[in-house]
Amino acid sequence: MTTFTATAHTNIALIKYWGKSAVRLNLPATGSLSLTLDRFYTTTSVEFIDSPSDVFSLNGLAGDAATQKRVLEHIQIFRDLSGRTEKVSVCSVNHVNTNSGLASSASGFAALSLALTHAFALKIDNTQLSRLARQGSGSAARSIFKGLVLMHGGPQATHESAFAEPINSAFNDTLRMIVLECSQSEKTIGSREGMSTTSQNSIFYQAFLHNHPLLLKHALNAIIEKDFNTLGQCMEQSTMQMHATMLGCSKPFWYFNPTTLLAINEVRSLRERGYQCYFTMDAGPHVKVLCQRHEVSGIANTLSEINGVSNTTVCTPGPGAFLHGA
Ligand code: 2P0
Repeated sequence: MTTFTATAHTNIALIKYWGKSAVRLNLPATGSLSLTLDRFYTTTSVEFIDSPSDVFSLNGLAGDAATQKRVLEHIQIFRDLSGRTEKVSVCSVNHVNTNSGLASSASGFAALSLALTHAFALKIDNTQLSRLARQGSGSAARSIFKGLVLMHGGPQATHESAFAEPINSAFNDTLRMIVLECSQSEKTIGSREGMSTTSQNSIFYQAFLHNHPLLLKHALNAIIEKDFNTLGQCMEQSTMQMHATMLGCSKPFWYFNPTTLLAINEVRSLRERGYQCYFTMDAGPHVKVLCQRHEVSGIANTLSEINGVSNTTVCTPGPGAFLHGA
């Protein structure tokens, strides 16, 4: 029995995707900019089985019904494209905290998409692979590629136009991201639910959408200019604008906890002491700190001392998704 195994790494958005312009094709309402990380990843194996239905396990367990449904629908996309009918067994292992805001759906759907592409013998390039990964999870489109990645999106996005592409930059060698785990419990509001609620009823959401293209443009320009501080400032603005949309809902919600705020303050205090470092948060309480290779040790040592930070992981830009044994 042939097994098709793929690994994809998580990515963290410097400029955030938050909200969809179309739910059915999972089209992002904004473009985004991310960094793929070397330390967190998902490995997924696909093999054909003689069974009336597909089978999926995550970390050896069946998982919740919503995840099962999402994965089985994703498998069907690839089967339909191939014109084949066989069922598959999918075993996925996350080397990242599932549902904790450390972007496991990004690595998960990217690894799944690559393994399915090879299992169903689809002849597609990485651009098309990123479009298909996006249908599983918006952030997964970015995890197809290494290092800095640009994802196209916006109010007019279509299936064709909403794909990711790698950015060639010297920053792919010098950037570092320090991941501070600020909680060990699972998040209460998933990002899909969070972005749906926000886009439907936050009084700040239109302002977020309006400002976003300019922020993305400035960040991309900072990469071209090798201007780390401007890139970091754009990153902080993007995360704070995204989190502000949640406070503008009729039933406000937030992902921060007290440790999140301690970490933000410590990053700002490090900056006052001359270090170049900037924070970002996603749909969870963890804080990710962008800095450069030459300062990473001093910054990580200080941040690891924060009360409530249970784990500090120093990441370098990680590889794109790959097939094992290829
Ligand atoms: C991002 N996030 O750009 C943003 C910032 C979280 C906060 O993309 O519904 O799991 O599967 O497309 O990709 C997380 O949302 O959402 C995410 P779906 P996804 O990284």
